[in-house]
Amino acid sequence: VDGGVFAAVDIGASSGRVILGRASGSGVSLQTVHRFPNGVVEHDGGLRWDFDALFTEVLAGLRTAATVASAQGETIASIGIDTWAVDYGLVNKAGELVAQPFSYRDDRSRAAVAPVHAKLDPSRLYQTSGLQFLQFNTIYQLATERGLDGLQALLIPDLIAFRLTGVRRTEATNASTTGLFDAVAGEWATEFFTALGLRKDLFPPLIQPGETVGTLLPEIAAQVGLPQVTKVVAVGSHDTASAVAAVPAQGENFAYISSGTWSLVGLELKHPVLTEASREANFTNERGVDGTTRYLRNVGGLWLLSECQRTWAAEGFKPDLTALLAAAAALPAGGPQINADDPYFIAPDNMPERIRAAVRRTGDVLSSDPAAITRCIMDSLAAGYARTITAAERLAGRSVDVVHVVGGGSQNALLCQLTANATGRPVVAGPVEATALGNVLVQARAAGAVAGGLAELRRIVATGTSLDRYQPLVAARQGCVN
Ligand code: ADP
Ligand code: LRH
Repeated sequence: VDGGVFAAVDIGASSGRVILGRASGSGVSLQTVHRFPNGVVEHDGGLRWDFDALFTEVLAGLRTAATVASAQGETIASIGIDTWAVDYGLVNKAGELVAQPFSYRDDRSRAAVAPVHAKLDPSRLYQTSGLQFLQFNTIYQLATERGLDGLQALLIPDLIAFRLTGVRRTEATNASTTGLFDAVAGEWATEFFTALGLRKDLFPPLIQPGETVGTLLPEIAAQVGLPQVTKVVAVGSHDTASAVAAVPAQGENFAYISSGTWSLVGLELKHPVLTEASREANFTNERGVDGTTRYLRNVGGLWLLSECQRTWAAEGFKPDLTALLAAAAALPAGGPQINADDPYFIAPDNMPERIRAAVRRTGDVLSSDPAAITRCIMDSLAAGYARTITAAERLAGRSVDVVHVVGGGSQNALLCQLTANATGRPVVAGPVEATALGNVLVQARAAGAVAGGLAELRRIVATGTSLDRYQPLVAARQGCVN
Protein backbone atom coordinates (compact mmCIF):
# COMPACT_ATOMS: atom_id res chain seq x y z
CA VAL A 1 0.00 0.00 0.00
CA ASP A 2 1.15 3.55 -0.68
CA GLY A 3 1.82 5.56 2.44
CA GLY A 4 0.33 8.90 3.41
CA VAL A 5 1.01 11.87 5.67
CA PHE A 6 -1.44 12.83 8.41
CA ALA A 7 -1.62 15.49 11.11
CA ALA A 8 -2.55 14.32 14.61
CA VAL A 9 -3.70 16.81 17.23
CA ASP A 10 -3.32 15.04 20.59
CA ILE A 11 -4.03 16.99 23.76
CA GLY A 12 -3.73 15.37 27.17
CA ALA A 13 -4.52 16.92 30.53
CA SER A 14 -0.83 17.77 31.01
CA SER A 15 0.36 18.60 27.49
CA GLY A 16 -0.62 18.76 23.85
CA ARG A 17 1.15 18.17 20.57
CA VAL A 18 0.66 18.37 16.86
CA ILE A 19 2.37 15.51 15.09
CA LEU A 20 3.02 14.61 11.48
CA GLY A 21 2.50 10.90 11.06
CA ARG A 22 3.59 8.87 8.06
CA ALA A 23 1.99 5.46 7.73
CA SER A 24 1.85 2.51 5.38
CA GLY A 25 1.47 -1.24 5.78
CA SER A 26 5.20 -1.48 6.45
CA GLY A 27 5.33 0.94 9.36
CA VAL A 28 4.36 4.21 10.99
CA SER A 29 6.57 7.08 12.07
CA LEU A 30 5.85 10.26 14.00
CA GLN A 31 7.42 13.69 13.81
CA THR A 32 6.33 16.04 16.59
CA VAL A 33 6.20 19.54 15.13
CA HIS A 34 4.61 21.44 18.01
CA ARG A 35 4.29 20.90 21.77
CA PHE A 36 2.52 22.98 24.39
CA PRO A 37 1.63 22.64 28.05
CA ASN A 38 -1.91 22.11 29.31
CA GLY A 39 -3.48 22.23 32.75
CA VAL A 40 -6.55 23.40 34.60
CA VAL A 41 -6.86 27.11 35.37
CA GLU A 42 -8.90 28.94 38.04
CA HIS A 43 -11.15 31.14 36.00
CA ASP A 44 -14.61 32.63 36.37
CA GLY A 45 -15.39 30.85 39.62
CA GLY A 46 -14.22 27.36 38.70
CA LEU A 47 -11.50 25.06 37.43
CA ARG A 48 -11.56 25.32 33.66
CA TRP A 49 -9.54 24.62 30.53
CA ASP A 50 -8.32 27.61 28.57
CA PHE A 51 -9.87 26.44 25.32
CA ASP A 52 -9.03 29.62 23.41
CA ALA A 53 -5.35 29.19 24.26
CA LEU A 54 -5.45 25.51 23.29
CA PHE A 55 -7.09 26.31 19.97
CA THR A 56 -4.44 28.94 19.25
CA GLU A 57 -1.80 26.24 19.85
CA VAL A 58 -3.65 23.83 17.54
CA LEU A 59 -3.59 26.42 14.76
CA ALA A 60 0.10 27.17 15.37
CA GLY A 61 0.85 23.45 15.25
CA LEU A 62 -1.11 22.89 12.06
CA ARG A 63 0.68 25.85 10.46
CA THR A 64 4.05 24.32 11.35
CA ALA A 65 2.87 20.90 10.15
CA ALA A 66 1.86 22.42 6.80
CA THR A 67 5.24 24.13 6.44
CA VAL A 68 7.24 21.02 7.37
CA ALA A 69 5.21 18.78 5.08
CA SER A 70 5.40 21.11 2.09
CA ALA A 71 9.16 21.61 2.58
CA GLN A 72 9.43 17.83 2.12
CA GLY A 73 7.14 17.84 -0.91
CA GLU A 74 4.35 16.12 1.03
CA THR A 75 0.62 16.84 1.22
CA ILE A 76 -1.22 16.35 4.50
CA ALA A 77 -4.10 14.01 3.67
CA SER A 78 -6.16 14.71 6.78
CA ILE A 79 -6.23 15.93 10.37
CA GLY A 80 -7.38 13.85 13.36
CA ILE A 81 -8.07 15.15 16.86
CA ASP A 82 -8.07 13.45 20.25
CA THR A 83 -8.15 14.82 23.79
CA TRP A 84 -9.15 13.72 27.29
CA ALA A 85 -12.76 12.61 27.66
CA VAL A 86 -15.87 13.73 29.53
CA ASP A 87 -15.57 17.54 29.29
CA TYR A 88 -17.49 19.74 26.87
CA GLY A 89 -17.93 23.32 25.76
CA LEU A 90 -21.33 24.96 25.26
CA VAL A 91 -21.83 26.77 21.96
CA ASN A 92 -24.71 28.99 20.92
CA LYS A 93 -26.54 29.04 17.58
CA ALA A 94 -23.91 31.37 16.14
CA GLY A 95 -21.30 28.78 17.06
CA GLU A 96 -19.71 30.89 19.81
CA LEU A 97 -18.37 29.24 22.93
CA VAL A 98 -20.38 30.77 25.78
CA ALA A 99 -17.70 30.12 28.44
CA GLN A 100 -14.37 28.38 28.76
CA PRO A 101 -15.14 24.68 29.40
CA PHE A 102 -15.15 23.41 32.97
CA SER A 103 -12.58 20.80 33.90
CA TYR A 104 -13.62 17.45 35.31
CA ARG A 105 -11.50 18.43 38.32
CA ASP A 106 -13.96 21.17 39.27
CA ASP A 107 -15.98 20.06 42.26
CA ARG A 108 -19.35 21.36 41.08
CA SER A 109 -20.58 18.04 39.70
CA ARG A 110 -20.32 16.24 43.08
CA ALA A 111 -23.54 17.79 44.34
CA ALA A 112 -25.34 16.79 41.13
CA VAL A 113 -24.80 13.06 41.65
CA ALA A 114 -27.67 12.49 44.11
CA PRO A 115 -30.29 14.40 42.05
CA VAL A 116 -29.33 12.45 38.90
CA HIS A 117 -29.50 9.14 40.79
CA ALA A 118 -32.93 10.12 42.14
CA LYS A 119 -34.16 10.12 38.53
CA LEU A 120 -32.05 7.24 37.21
CA ASP A 121 -30.71 4.84 39.76
CA PRO A 122 -27.09 3.65 39.39
CA SER A 123 -28.08 0.08 38.38
CA ARG A 124 -30.28 1.36 35.58
CA LEU A 125 -27.61 3.76 34.42
CA TYR A 126 -25.05 0.96 34.35
CA GLN A 127 -27.24 -1.59 32.57
CA THR A 128 -27.46 0.76 29.58
CA SER A 129 -24.34 2.92 29.60
CA GLY A 130 -21.95 0.41 31.20
CA LEU A 131 -20.04 3.44 32.44
CA GLN A 132 -18.02 3.41 35.66
CA PHE A 133 -19.19 5.85 38.28
CA LEU A 134 -16.99 8.93 38.40
CA GLN A 135 -18.39 12.08 39.99
CA PHE A 136 -17.31 14.06 36.95
CA ASN A 137 -18.98 12.00 34.22
CA THR A 138 -20.61 14.35 31.69
CA ILE A 139 -24.09 13.33 32.84
CA TYR A 140 -23.41 14.85 36.30
CA GLN A 141 -21.65 17.92 34.90
CA LEU A 142 -24.65 18.63 32.65
CA ALA A 143 -26.99 18.38 35.62
CA THR A 144 -25.26 21.47 37.07
CA GLU A 145 -25.96 23.59 33.96
CA ARG A 146 -28.70 26.19 33.98
CA GLY A 147 -30.16 27.59 30.78
CA LEU A 148 -29.15 25.08 28.11
CA ASP A 149 -31.80 26.50 25.78
CA GLY A 150 -30.39 27.22 22.35
CA LEU A 151 -27.01 25.74 23.31
CA GLN A 152 -25.25 22.63 22.12
CA ALA A 153 -22.66 20.64 24.06
CA LEU A 154 -19.53 19.73 22.11
CA LEU A 155 -16.99 17.36 23.66
CA ILE A 156 -13.52 18.93 23.55
CA PRO A 157 -12.18 17.16 20.41
CA ASP A 158 -15.51 17.76 18.68
CA LEU A 159 -15.28 21.42 19.62
CA ILE A 160 -11.86 21.66 17.98
CA ALA A 161 -13.17 19.84 14.88
CA PHE A 162 -16.14 22.23 14.77
CA ARG A 163 -13.88 25.27 14.96
CA LEU A 164 -11.79 23.88 12.10
CA THR A 165 -14.65 22.78 9.82
CA GLY A 166 -17.89 24.42 10.97
CA VAL A 167 -19.38 20.91 11.23
CA ARG A 168 -20.88 19.71 14.51
CA ARG A 169 -20.55 16.01 15.30
CA THR A 170 -20.04 13.84 18.39
CA GLU A 171 -17.43 11.14 17.94
CA ALA A 172 -18.67 7.81 19.31
CA THR A 173 -15.74 6.64 21.49
CA ASN A 174 -15.86 9.87 23.43
CA ALA A 175 -19.68 9.89 23.51
CA SER A 176 -19.34 6.62 25.43
CA THR A 177 -17.79 8.53 28.36
CA THR A 178 -20.77 10.85 28.82
CA GLY A 179 -23.06 8.43 30.67
CA LEU A 180 -25.73 9.20 28.06
CA PHE A 181 -24.65 6.53 25.57
CA ASP A 182 -25.98 2.99 25.12
CA ALA A 183 -22.99 0.65 25.28
CA VAL A 184 -24.74 -2.20 23.43
CA ALA A 185 -26.61 -0.26 20.76
CA GLY A 186 -23.75 2.19 20.19
CA GLU A 187 -26.30 5.04 20.07
CA TRP A 188 -27.37 7.81 22.40
CA ALA A 189 -29.45 6.50 25.33
CA THR A 190 -32.42 8.72 24.46
CA GLU A 191 -34.43 7.57 27.48
CA PHE A 192 -31.78 9.11 29.75
CA PHE A 193 -32.10 12.46 27.99
CA THR A 194 -35.87 12.31 28.56
CA ALA A 195 -35.53 11.29 32.21
CA LEU A 196 -33.13 14.16 32.90
CA GLY A 197 -35.05 16.76 30.91
CA LEU A 198 -32.21 17.20 28.40
CA ARG A 199 -32.92 18.02 24.75
CA LYS A 200 -32.23 15.08 22.42
CA ASP A 201 -30.16 17.38 20.21
CA LEU A 202 -28.09 18.70 23.10
CA PHE A 203 -25.18 16.88 21.47
CA PRO A 204 -24.67 16.84 17.70
CA PRO A 205 -25.20 13.55 15.80
CA LEU A 206 -22.74 10.71 16.27
CA ILE A 207 -19.83 10.03 13.95
CA GLN A 208 -17.61 6.92 13.93
CA PRO A 209 -13.79 6.81 13.85
CA GLY A 210 -12.70 6.80 10.21
CA GLU A 211 -15.62 8.92 8.97
CA THR A 212 -15.04 12.42 7.61
CA VAL A 213 -16.21 15.33 9.76
CA GLY A 214 -15.70 17.94 7.04
CA THR A 215 -13.13 20.09 5.27
CA LEU A 216 -11.38 23.20 6.58
CA LEU A 217 -13.27 26.49 6.78
CA PRO A 218 -11.78 28.97 4.28
CA GLU A 219 -10.45 31.31 6.99
CA ILE A 220 -8.85 28.39 8.86
CA ALA A 221 -7.27 27.01 5.68
CA ALA A 222 -5.78 30.45 4.97
CA GLN A 223 -4.54 30.83 8.56
CA VAL A 224 -2.75 27.47 8.71
CA GLY A 225 -1.59 27.36 5.08
CA LEU A 226 -3.37 24.14 4.13
CA PRO A 227 -5.68 23.64 1.13
CA GLN A 228 -9.35 24.11 1.96
CA VAL A 229 -10.04 20.54 0.80
CA THR A 230 -7.97 19.17 3.70
CA LYS A 231 -10.27 16.87 5.65
CA VAL A 232 -10.79 16.52 9.35
CA VAL A 233 -11.33 12.79 9.91
CA ALA A 234 -12.86 11.41 13.11
CA VAL A 235 -10.44 9.15 15.00
CA GLY A 236 -10.84 7.56 18.41
CA SER A 237 -11.22 11.12 19.71
CA HIS A 238 -11.17 9.89 23.29
CA ASP A 239 -7.38 9.80 23.80
CA THR A 240 -7.64 6.47 25.61
CA ALA A 241 -9.46 4.91 22.63
CA SER A 242 -6.64 5.98 20.30
CA ALA A 243 -4.03 4.75 22.78
CA VAL A 244 -5.66 1.33 23.13
CA ALA A 245 -5.88 0.99 19.33
CA ALA A 246 -2.08 1.35 19.21
CA VAL A 247 -1.16 -1.04 22.03
CA PRO A 248 1.44 -3.27 20.30
CA ALA A 249 -0.12 -6.51 21.57
CA GLN A 250 -0.68 -9.79 19.78
CA GLY A 251 -3.71 -11.98 20.38
CA GLU A 252 -6.28 -11.11 23.01
CA ASN A 253 -4.78 -12.20 26.32
CA PHE A 254 -3.27 -8.87 27.19
CA ALA A 255 -4.07 -6.11 29.64
CA TYR A 256 -3.14 -2.51 28.92
CA ILE A 257 -2.30 0.44 31.08
CA SER A 258 -2.59 3.78 29.34
CA SER A 259 -0.36 5.70 31.69
CA GLY A 260 -0.42 9.48 31.93
CA THR A 261 -2.37 11.90 34.10
CA TRP A 262 -4.68 8.91 34.69
CA SER A 263 -3.93 5.22 34.48
CA LEU A 264 -6.56 3.48 32.39
CA VAL A 265 -6.22 -0.18 33.21
CA GLY A 266 -8.12 -2.99 31.53
CA LEU A 267 -8.89 -5.30 28.66
CA GLU A 268 -10.22 -5.08 25.13
CA LEU A 269 -13.43 -7.08 24.70
CA LYS A 270 -15.85 -7.72 21.85
CA HIS A 271 -18.90 -7.04 24.02
CA PRO A 272 -19.67 -5.00 27.13
CA VAL A 273 -19.93 -6.64 30.57
CA LEU A 274 -22.99 -5.07 32.19
CA THR A 275 -23.38 -7.29 35.24
CA GLU A 276 -24.09 -6.00 38.73
CA ALA A 277 -20.71 -7.44 39.84
CA SER A 278 -19.01 -5.37 37.16
CA ARG A 279 -20.85 -2.25 38.32
CA GLU A 280 -19.89 -2.91 41.91
CA ALA A 281 -16.25 -3.23 40.88
CA ASN A 282 -16.73 0.07 38.99
CA PHE A 283 -15.49 -1.17 35.63
CA THR A 284 -16.35 0.88 32.60
CA ASN A 285 -17.38 -0.31 29.14
CA GLU A 286 -16.15 2.50 26.95
CA ARG A 287 -16.37 2.20 23.20
CA GLY A 288 -13.18 1.43 21.35
CA VAL A 289 -12.17 1.85 17.73
CA ASP A 290 -14.04 -0.64 15.48
CA GLY A 291 -16.87 -1.05 17.96
CA THR A 292 -14.74 -2.87 20.54
CA THR A 293 -15.31 -2.48 24.27
CA ARG A 294 -12.65 -0.89 26.41
CA TYR A 295 -13.29 -2.72 29.64
CA LEU A 296 -11.26 -0.77 32.16
CA ARG A 297 -11.09 1.26 35.33
CA ASN A 298 -9.62 4.68 35.95
CA VAL A 299 -6.90 4.02 38.47
CA GLY A 300 -5.13 7.04 39.93
CA GLY A 301 -2.32 8.20 37.71
CA LEU A 302 0.81 10.28 37.42
CA TRP A 303 -1.30 13.28 38.35
CA LEU A 304 -0.42 12.32 41.94
CA LEU A 305 3.27 12.79 41.12
CA SER A 306 2.97 15.81 38.83
CA GLU A 307 0.89 17.60 41.47
CA CYS A 308 3.53 16.82 44.11
CA GLN A 309 6.20 18.15 41.76
CA ARG A 310 4.16 21.34 41.34
CA THR A 311 3.91 21.80 45.12
CA TRP A 312 7.60 21.07 45.65
CA ALA A 313 8.55 23.49 42.88
CA ALA A 314 6.49 26.24 44.53
CA GLU A 315 8.50 25.52 47.69
CA GLY A 316 11.73 25.96 45.71
CA PHE A 317 12.53 22.25 45.31
CA LYS A 318 12.65 21.22 41.66
CA PRO A 319 14.12 17.74 41.44
CA ASP A 320 14.73 16.31 38.03
CA LEU A 321 12.14 13.54 37.44
CA THR A 322 14.79 10.92 36.60
CA ALA A 323 16.72 11.68 39.80
CA LEU A 324 13.54 11.62 41.88
CA LEU A 325 12.53 8.23 40.49
CA ALA A 326 16.06 6.85 41.04
CA ALA A 327 15.94 7.97 44.69
CA ALA A 328 12.50 6.38 45.07
CA ALA A 329 13.77 3.14 43.49
CA ALA A 330 16.59 2.97 46.05
CA LEU A 331 14.09 2.81 48.93
CA PRO A 332 13.01 -0.59 50.25
CA ALA A 333 9.79 -2.31 49.15
CA GLY A 334 6.89 -2.71 51.55
CA GLY A 335 6.46 0.98 52.47
CA PRO A 336 3.17 2.78 53.08
CA GLN A 337 0.44 2.84 50.44
CA ILE A 338 -2.63 4.87 49.62
CA ASN A 339 -5.73 4.10 47.59
CA ALA A 340 -4.73 5.95 44.44
CA ASP A 341 -8.37 5.99 43.23
CA ASP A 342 -9.70 7.97 46.17
CA PRO A 343 -11.73 10.98 44.89
CA TYR A 344 -9.90 12.89 47.64
CA PHE A 345 -7.02 13.22 45.12
CA ILE A 346 -9.05 14.62 42.21
CA ALA A 347 -8.68 18.29 43.10
CA PRO A 348 -5.36 20.10 42.71
CA ASP A 349 -3.19 21.61 45.46
CA ASN A 350 -0.92 20.42 48.21
CA MET A 351 -0.76 16.82 47.06
CA PRO A 352 2.24 15.79 49.25
CA GLU A 353 0.34 16.69 52.42
CA ARG A 354 -2.85 15.05 51.20
CA ILE A 355 -0.94 11.83 50.47
CA ARG A 356 0.66 11.91 53.91
CA ALA A 357 -2.75 12.50 55.51
CA ALA A 358 -4.21 9.53 53.59
CA VAL A 359 -1.35 7.34 54.83
CA ARG A 360 -1.95 8.54 58.40
CA ARG A 361 -5.57 7.45 58.08
CA THR A 362 -4.34 3.91 57.36
CA GLY A 363 -2.46 4.02 60.67
CA ASP A 364 0.93 4.27 58.96
CA VAL A 365 3.44 7.11 58.65
CA LEU A 366 4.97 8.63 55.52
CA SER A 367 7.87 11.07 55.77
CA SER A 368 7.80 14.36 53.87
CA ASP A 369 10.89 13.32 51.89
CA PRO A 370 10.01 13.63 48.18
CA ALA A 371 11.68 10.29 47.40
CA ALA A 372 9.54 8.54 50.03
CA ILE A 373 6.37 10.20 48.74
CA THR A 374 7.29 9.28 45.16
CA ARG A 375 7.90 5.68 46.21
CA CYS A 376 4.55 5.58 48.00
CA ILE A 377 2.81 6.79 44.82
CA MET A 378 4.55 4.17 42.67
CA ASP A 379 3.86 1.31 45.10
CA SER A 380 0.23 2.40 45.39
CA LEU A 381 -0.26 2.65 41.63
CA ALA A 382 1.33 -0.76 41.01
CA ALA A 383 -0.88 -2.34 43.67
CA GLY A 384 -3.93 -0.66 42.14
CA TYR A 385 -3.01 -1.99 38.68
CA ALA A 386 -2.62 -5.53 40.02
CA ARG A 387 -5.99 -5.43 41.82
CA THR A 388 -7.66 -4.06 38.70
CA ILE A 389 -6.21 -6.62 36.32
CA THR A 390 -7.15 -9.50 38.63
CA ALA A 391 -10.71 -8.16 38.91
CA ALA A 392 -10.97 -7.63 35.13
CA GLU A 393 -9.89 -11.22 34.47
CA ARG A 394 -12.55 -12.50 36.86
CA LEU A 395 -15.36 -10.25 35.65
CA ALA A 396 -14.69 -10.69 31.94
CA GLY A 397 -13.62 -14.35 32.06
CA ARG A 398 -10.36 -13.62 30.25
CA SER A 399 -6.84 -14.50 31.38
CA VAL A 400 -3.98 -12.07 31.01
CA ASP A 401 -0.50 -13.22 29.95
CA VAL A 402 1.16 -9.85 29.49
CA VAL A 403 0.64 -6.24 30.56
CA HIS A 404 1.30 -3.48 28.02
CA VAL A 405 2.07 -0.01 29.33
CA VAL A 406 1.76 2.89 26.87
CA GLY A 407 1.86 6.69 27.25
CA GLY A 408 4.21 9.03 29.14
CA GLY A 409 4.35 6.68 32.14
CA SER A 410 5.82 3.87 30.03
CA GLN A 411 9.14 5.71 30.46
CA ASN A 412 8.94 5.25 34.23
CA ALA A 413 11.11 2.15 34.75
CA LEU A 414 10.40 2.00 38.48
CA LEU A 415 6.65 1.95 37.93
CA CYS A 416 6.94 -0.63 35.15
CA GLN A 417 9.08 -2.95 37.30
CA LEU A 418 6.79 -2.56 40.31
CA THR A 419 3.83 -3.31 38.02
CA ALA A 420 5.50 -6.50 36.79
CA ASN A 421 6.20 -7.49 40.40
CA ALA A 422 2.69 -6.70 41.65
CA THR A 423 0.85 -8.36 38.75
CA GLY A 424 3.24 -11.30 38.41
CA ARG A 425 3.12 -10.73 34.64
CA PRO A 426 5.73 -9.52 32.19
CA VAL A 427 5.34 -5.86 31.36
CA VAL A 428 6.00 -4.53 27.85
CA ALA A 429 6.50 -0.75 27.93
CA GLY A 430 5.95 1.60 25.00
CA PRO A 431 5.28 3.33 22.78
CA VAL A 432 5.18 6.65 24.63
CA GLU A 433 3.10 8.22 21.87
CA ALA A 434 0.54 5.41 21.51
CA THR A 435 -2.31 7.92 21.43
CA ALA A 436 -0.90 9.83 18.47
CA LEU A 437 -0.11 6.53 16.72
CA GLY A 438 -3.70 5.35 17.11
CA ASN A 439 -4.91 8.71 15.83
CA VAL A 440 -2.62 8.56 12.76
CA LEU A 441 -3.39 4.91 11.94
CA VAL A 442 -7.16 5.39 11.97
CA GLN A 443 -6.71 8.31 9.57
CA ALA A 444 -4.32 6.24 7.43
CA ARG A 445 -6.85 3.44 7.21
CA ALA A 446 -9.60 5.88 6.23
CA ALA A 447 -7.33 7.17 3.47
CA GLY A 448 -6.55 3.63 2.26
CA ALA A 449 -2.85 3.94 3.18
CA VAL A 450 -3.20 0.94 5.51
CA ALA A 451 -5.81 -1.80 5.56
CA GLY A 452 -7.12 -4.25 8.14
CA GLY A 453 -8.49 -4.48 11.64
CA LEU A 454 -6.99 -3.58 15.00
CA ALA A 455 -4.66 -6.60 14.91
CA GLU A 456 -3.11 -5.20 11.73
CA LEU A 457 -2.85 -1.66 13.15
CA ARG A 458 -1.09 -3.15 16.19
CA ARG A 459 1.29 -5.12 14.00
CA ILE A 460 2.21 -1.89 12.20
CA VAL A 461 2.88 -0.15 15.55
CA ALA A 462 5.02 -3.04 16.78
CA THR A 463 7.09 -2.96 13.56
CA GLY A 464 9.98 -0.63 14.21
CA THR A 465 8.98 0.46 17.74
CA SER A 466 11.53 -0.42 20.38
CA LEU A 467 9.80 -1.72 23.50
CA ASP A 468 11.18 -2.20 27.02
CA ARG A 469 10.46 -5.46 28.82
CA TYR A 470 10.26 -6.08 32.58
CA GLN A 471 10.01 -9.53 34.15
CA PRO A 472 8.31 -9.97 37.53
CA LEU A 473 10.74 -10.43 40.40
CA VAL A 474 9.23 -13.14 42.56
CA ALA A 475 11.13 -12.12 45.70
CA ALA A 476 9.75 -8.60 45.33
CA ARG A 477 6.20 -9.96 45.47
CA GLN A 478 7.12 -11.29 48.89
CA GLY A 479 8.39 -7.84 49.89
CA CYS A 480 12.10 -8.81 50.12
CA VAL A 481 13.72 -6.65 47.45
CA ASN A 482 12.69 -3.72 45.26
P1 ADP B 1 -1.39 13.08 29.51
O1 ADP B 1 -1.70 12.56 28.13
O2 ADP B 1 -2.39 12.66 30.52
O3 ADP B 1 -1.13 14.56 29.52
P2 ADP B 1 1.22 11.75 29.18
O4 ADP B 1 0.90 10.45 28.53
O5 ADP B 1 1.85 12.82 28.34
O6 ADP B 1 -0.04 12.36 29.96
O7 ADP B 1 2.17 11.40 30.40
C1 ADP B 1 2.69 12.40 31.23
C2 ADP B 1 3.44 11.75 32.38
O8 ADP B 1 4.50 10.93 31.88
C3 ADP B 1 4.13 12.76 33.29
O9 ADP B 1 3.26 13.19 34.32
C4 ADP B 1 5.33 12.00 33.82
O10 ADP B 1 5.08 11.45 35.11
C5 ADP B 1 5.54 10.86 32.84
N1 ADP B 1 6.83 11.04 32.15
C6 ADP B 1 7.10 11.89 31.14
N2 ADP B 1 8.39 11.80 30.76
C7 ADP B 1 8.97 10.88 31.58
C8 ADP B 1 10.28 10.33 31.71
N3 ADP B 1 11.28 10.74 30.92
N4 ADP B 1 10.50 9.40 32.66
C9 ADP B 1 9.49 8.97 33.46
N5 ADP B 1 8.24 9.45 33.39
C10 ADP B 1 7.97 10.39 32.45
C1 LRH C 1 -7.29 10.27 29.97
C2 LRH C 1 -8.79 10.46 30.05
C3 LRH C 1 -9.46 9.26 30.70
C4 LRH C 1 -10.70 9.91 31.25
C5 LRH C 1 -10.13 11.18 31.80
C6 LRH C 1 -11.11 12.27 32.03
O1 LRH C 1 -6.66 11.37 29.37
O2 LRH C 1 -9.34 10.68 28.79
O3 LRH C 1 -9.71 8.19 29.83
O4 LRH C 1 -11.41 9.15 32.16
O5 LRH C 1 -9.11 11.57 30.87
